[in-house]
Amino acid sequence: NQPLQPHIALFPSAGMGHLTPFLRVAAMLDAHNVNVTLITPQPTLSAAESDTIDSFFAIHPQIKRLDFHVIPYNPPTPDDPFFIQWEATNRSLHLLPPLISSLSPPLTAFFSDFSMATNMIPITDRLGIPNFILLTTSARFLSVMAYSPFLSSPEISNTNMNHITIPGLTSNIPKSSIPPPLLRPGKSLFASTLASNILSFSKVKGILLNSFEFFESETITAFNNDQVQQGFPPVLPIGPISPYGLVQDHHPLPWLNEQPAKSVLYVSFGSRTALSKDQIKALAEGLDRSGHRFLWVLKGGKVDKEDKEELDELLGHSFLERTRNKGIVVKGWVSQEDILQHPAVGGFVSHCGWNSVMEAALHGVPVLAWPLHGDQRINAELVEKSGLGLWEREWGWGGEKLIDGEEIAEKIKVVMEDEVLRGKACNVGKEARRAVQKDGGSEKVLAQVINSLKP
Ligand code: BUP
Repeated sequence: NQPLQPHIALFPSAGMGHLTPFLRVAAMLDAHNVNVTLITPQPTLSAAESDTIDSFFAIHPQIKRLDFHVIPYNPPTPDDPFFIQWEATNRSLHLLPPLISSLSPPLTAFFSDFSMATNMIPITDRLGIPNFILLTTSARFLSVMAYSPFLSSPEISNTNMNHITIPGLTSNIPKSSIPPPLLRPGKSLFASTLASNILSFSKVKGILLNSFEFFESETITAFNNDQVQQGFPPVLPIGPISPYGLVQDHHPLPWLNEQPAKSVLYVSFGSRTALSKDQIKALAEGLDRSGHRFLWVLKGGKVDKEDKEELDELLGHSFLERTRNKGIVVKGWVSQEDILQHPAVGGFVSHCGWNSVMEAALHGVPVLAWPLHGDQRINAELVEKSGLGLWEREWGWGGEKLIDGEEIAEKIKVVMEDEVLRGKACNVGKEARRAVQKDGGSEKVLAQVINSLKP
């Protein structure tokens, strides 16, 4: 007799950085024979999200798809389109109970995005089932989130204090690494979403973390010993959350196949940020000057559907001609997972979105951290501290100042040529893979969570 399996609904928020870990966890649960329903907010903001969702269900027909129609929201003041979509999703949550009421077998748990924690609690309470948050950032940034209600107080925001101290953590958080909207009392949707949800975290059953003990051991322990904040739910490291073998556009791969081992620098600033035009030109010069091969995924706008500029316009024809045999520049979606695990890739210039950091960790690829906003400076610190890569603090938040080509070239050379750095990154990779293999720390945590949810 097979024991009854749980039925878990997963509910991501807008943006590939949020969707990706949910899809991966859905596939992991499915591999553990769990019944999975994936709630897919519609319409998606980016083409990458809708394409990825379609491909995901094509290869996982046993996972149930439940489209959730988001009522459009127009904020009184302009804001980031992805944060507007988070707000719209929250404002539409009254549509969820009727949608899930007829699911069979009945749900035994929800794994939802942190940005809807407060509004999910009454829904899961009414159903009498636990709600877990599947966190899309680092444990260290979670510690900043835990203190976010205090960050805009005059004692912190207006004083010369240059760091904050978080109980249980030996290293302070530099104020310069905290996203500026969290230090300003104001109306940014990012800050208000964090502030309105963090207070509900104490009511969730657990926080599933895309991280692993080796990478963030001190912070995970501090949370679980109730040192960071009394009454915080268990922080459960299940990462690096493994890929699910999605077949995507593989077009840079034939080119990579022809390059020598560890010779190519992969450059990507994630799915939702574009560098300024001047910074794009300076980065192109840096790549050219470094002399290293490169594969650059270039974005010219925040939302892919609106990103219409041609490579020629962004980079100039002469750069593309000059570097024709050295590198390729791609516009559009690539399979980053396939790239990072390709033997030809020897380094990664990354904005340090948390998924990207965990993917680089899993494959032991040295990172040159170039954080742009949000949690990315805190994540960059972890990249540096773990040995996964380098971070040039002086570059500030991306866009704050223009970093010139010469400086960029110098750092690229270090990340591609320093054997000590490569060795350390390789070690991070070994630890990451150990965590997710059978009997590894993260795999055991996931198995325990699943067992605890068996009806
Ligand atoms: Br771009 C790009 N292909 O072309 P992050 C990204 N990705 O597979 P973000 C691709 O999207 P946040 C591409 O591997 C990662 O899993 C990438 O998430 C994948 O950054 C994900 O790294 C991007 O967390 O999100 O999207 O900027 O704002 O949450 O940091």
